[in-house]
Amino acid sequence: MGYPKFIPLIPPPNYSESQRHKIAKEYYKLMNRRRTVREFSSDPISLDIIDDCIRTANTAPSGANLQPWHFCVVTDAVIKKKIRIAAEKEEHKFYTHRATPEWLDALKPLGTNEKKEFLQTAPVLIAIFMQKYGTLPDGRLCKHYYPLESVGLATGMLISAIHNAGLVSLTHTPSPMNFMNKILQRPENEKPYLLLVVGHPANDAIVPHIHRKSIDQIRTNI
Ligand code: IYR
Repeated sequence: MGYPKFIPLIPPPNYSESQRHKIAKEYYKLMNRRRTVREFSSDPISLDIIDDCIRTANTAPSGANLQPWHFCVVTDAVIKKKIRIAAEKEEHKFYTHRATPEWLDALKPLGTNEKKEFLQTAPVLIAIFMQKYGTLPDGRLCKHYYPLESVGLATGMLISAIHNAGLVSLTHTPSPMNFMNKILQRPENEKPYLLLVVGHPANDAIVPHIHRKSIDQIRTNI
């Protein structure tokens, strides 16, 4: 087959300018309600919904379209407990001596600590792995380009999809995270990128009172 091969683009909706304003504003309002949540209810969630959110993540752009990601969806209580024990071990080291005083100061407004109860309470943990390289159908290895950027983009889209579905999430990054390969039996070419904790918020969930930067702080028009 000769490359490149092209097909017609399915065109974006032909909105009027005012519809476009409204749609952009509505999407911003939806996403501005997203909060990182640390208190989860143990109510289960449908894995079909998670699959659709992961399908959304898989639409992210990636280096040479090689889609260098893998999503491990964990619901098993024994595995979740193993992850919690391993994560808390690393977090203990982080909070007692690894983190600089400046880092601990920066985290103060968030009220975080080494206790990671949510890793067992939340119904779903999505362990996101970045594939440093892939394997072709014939077994040959193939280099992945910009895997870190690609998996970051996919993760952002996953977080948005989860929020859009009326669920909450927490981006958790115990460091180092290589225990994830062992517990989840993932291959050597996959580097743990992030652990996304997903579910419904606890009834009495509270979140830190934080502020988002204003548009004038983050954007320059030239
Ligand atoms: N990984 C630790 C510390 C932590 C670091 C950052 I950067 C945060 O935004 C939040 C927490 C923890 O999960 O507690």
